[in-house]
Amino acid sequence: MEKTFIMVKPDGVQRNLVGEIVHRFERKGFTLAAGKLMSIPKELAEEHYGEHKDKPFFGELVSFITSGPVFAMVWEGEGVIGTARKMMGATNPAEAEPGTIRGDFGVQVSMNVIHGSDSPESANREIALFFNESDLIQYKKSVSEWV
Ligand code: IDP
Repeated sequence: MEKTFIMVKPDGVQRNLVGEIVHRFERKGFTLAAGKLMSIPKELAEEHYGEHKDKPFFGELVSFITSGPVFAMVWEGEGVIGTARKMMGATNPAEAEPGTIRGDFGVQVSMNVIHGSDSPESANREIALFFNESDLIQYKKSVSEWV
């Protein structure tokens, strides 16, 4: 089953949005496979955001994501990578539609509440960066036949 890496960023943790975000993914019908509150070491932040290392905002991005705890998760379900991106909304909260997580809770692009993998390759890479294989819990929910 498809999996994606989702992370409530430091602003989301500080603003008490962990429960709200978990709730949205649960209500949608996806299944939580792993989750942990953690501080991201600088080296991990630089690797996670490696594709942006030449961008002018890279330093700001790394210092923000390491500025406080994040809540890292793996969510599972049919089409979860693309659907999670729709649930998150556009990268810039000013352009994100109301009803999306960034549209409802974000104001500026540097503090946009949530991260989610943008492709199967990114999902595999990011899950492996943040979790061990043994952290991923496989189970079946009895409600799954109704989703
Ligand atoms: P995504 O998070 O929607 O996948 P990316 O383009 O991968 O967006 O950018 C990664 C993160 O970098 C964004 O979530 C945002 O927080 C931050 N970011 C993107 N553009 C800017 C910018 O122009 N200034 C500051 N931060 C930015």
